[in-house]
Amino acid sequence: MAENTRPLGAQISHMLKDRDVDVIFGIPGVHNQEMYRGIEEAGITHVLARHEQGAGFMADGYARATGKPGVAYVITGPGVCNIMTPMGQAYSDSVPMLVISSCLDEVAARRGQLHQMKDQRAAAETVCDWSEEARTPDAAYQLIDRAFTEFVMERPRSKHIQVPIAVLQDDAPLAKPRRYVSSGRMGPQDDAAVKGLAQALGAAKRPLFVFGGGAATDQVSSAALKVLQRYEAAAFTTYAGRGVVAPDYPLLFGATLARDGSLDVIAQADVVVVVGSSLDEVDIWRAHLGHDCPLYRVDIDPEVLRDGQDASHAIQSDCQAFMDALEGADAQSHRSDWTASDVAATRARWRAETDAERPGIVPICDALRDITPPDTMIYSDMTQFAYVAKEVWDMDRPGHWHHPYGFGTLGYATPAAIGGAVGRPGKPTMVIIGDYGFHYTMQELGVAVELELSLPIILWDNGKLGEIEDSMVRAQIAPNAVVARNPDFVKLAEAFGARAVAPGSLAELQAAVTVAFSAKGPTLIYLTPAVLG
Ligand SMILES: Cc1ncc(C[n+]2csc(CCOP(=O)(O)OP(=O)(O)O)c2C)c(N)n1
Ligand SMILES: [Mg+2]
Repeated sequence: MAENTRPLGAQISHMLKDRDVDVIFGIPGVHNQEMYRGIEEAGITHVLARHEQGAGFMADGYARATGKPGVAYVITGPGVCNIMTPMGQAYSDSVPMLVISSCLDEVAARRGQLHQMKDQRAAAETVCDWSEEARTPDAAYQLIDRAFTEFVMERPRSKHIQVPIAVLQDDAPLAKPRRYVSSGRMGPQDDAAVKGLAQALGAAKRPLFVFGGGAATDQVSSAALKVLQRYEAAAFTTYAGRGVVAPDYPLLFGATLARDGSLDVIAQADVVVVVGSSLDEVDIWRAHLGHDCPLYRVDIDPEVLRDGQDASHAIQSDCQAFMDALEGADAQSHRSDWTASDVAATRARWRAETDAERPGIVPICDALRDITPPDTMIYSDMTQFAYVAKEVWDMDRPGHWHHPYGFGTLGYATPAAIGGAVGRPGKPTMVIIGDYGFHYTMQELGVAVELELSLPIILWDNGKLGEIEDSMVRAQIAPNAVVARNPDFVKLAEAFGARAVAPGSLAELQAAVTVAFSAKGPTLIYLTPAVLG
């Protein structure tokens, strides 16, 4: 065997390590075991999930926490099927995720093989950016490098590579060392557009910015503050853009685009700039943003710039490069007609609306926000608690709240937070999840115990599929199929080896969460509406 020659399955791990991959989430089987030959040797940590859905969400949570691609290894057939839901989530939320699986050597002429699917590659492609089969080592290496290059240079999304079992077993040369990939900070190609916008903002009476998840970095955040202050511009963020503008900025309307009243505010604007948001249904909960003025759209992805929001200016650029250019384009300060008192009054009215729609959650959010350390990363699930929190819980910094926005998958939060905690050792991470959603991935609690992650898991138990019951009532359907018999969640968590506590008051809740952040292992914090007394 020539030096540096190993079975391809092992070489792939070595190649990934060279591309800065430190952790792989996955589950082995006889089909993909060759991929497990080289993981430890390459110096990569493997996290064994309890279900491929968990592995996929962990990879997603890891990617959102670190900005690095999340990588998962799964088997042919059911392994790929089980991870398709997280792939769909990562696709819709622009998360860099690479799933590598085995596949059968021959499908058409041999039926009834273990883990066989009619067309696994095509199935995966329905929920990710692309899904390709590598039939040679060189093809595998090229596809991996293609994925890693696109993660940086394009809007990141999930991708799938499958390799036939026999090809994984065959000896292969070492992959070439990683190539240099520029940062992807592609600036606005024409200065004229930036200068034109600076002029328009300088002349505007009511300039307004909307920041989305594509703008959720510290660098964009600091440029954004200077630009907002210079023009006395008002700002919204999407849910994913929370924290791009810190809550002490007096003209911040918050993550409130879903409020009907936001239409009136946006209609008053005379220049609107949307930075790094696709303004999807899940961002604005209506078809049109509601502007009646020039709309400048800034995004790295031309697909976003082509959509139906009537942008007068479509500017393809990395958000940071654009905001830096805009900051540099003008130095004078301008007065606008927005007033801090109007913004505060509007926000107070919307907060009361949110509270009235799903009562009893706002005070708990406030109590939790008061005691979470500033650097806490929160992962939420599809629960009424999160729907309220997303609107009323202001974030001090960007990229610290993660939710299954686009695909809207129950069971996201627990495994995604595990991935996030693995990616940020020693830093605070917290889960917010509903009683029904918890069932989807509760077995991943075992992973958090095994890894001794100090993870508070706030389990909001309203004893039902609350959001669905409310929706049925609104649609005049007699509520049905909205109550599931719950286990004793405290005992359940303890059976996994986790800590568990059921606080009886807000003060006890605060104390329990504070302890949980430094406890050895996860703590299930069982919360019911009764906590309000
Ligand atoms: C995989 C998946 N299946 C079904 C749904 C539809 N769904 C959204 S919320 C919900 C109920 C969630 O109940 P729970 O977790 O208890 O949260 P609550 O609304 O009660 O706060 C359901 C079934 C979904 N979002 N994802
Ligand atoms: Mg519930």
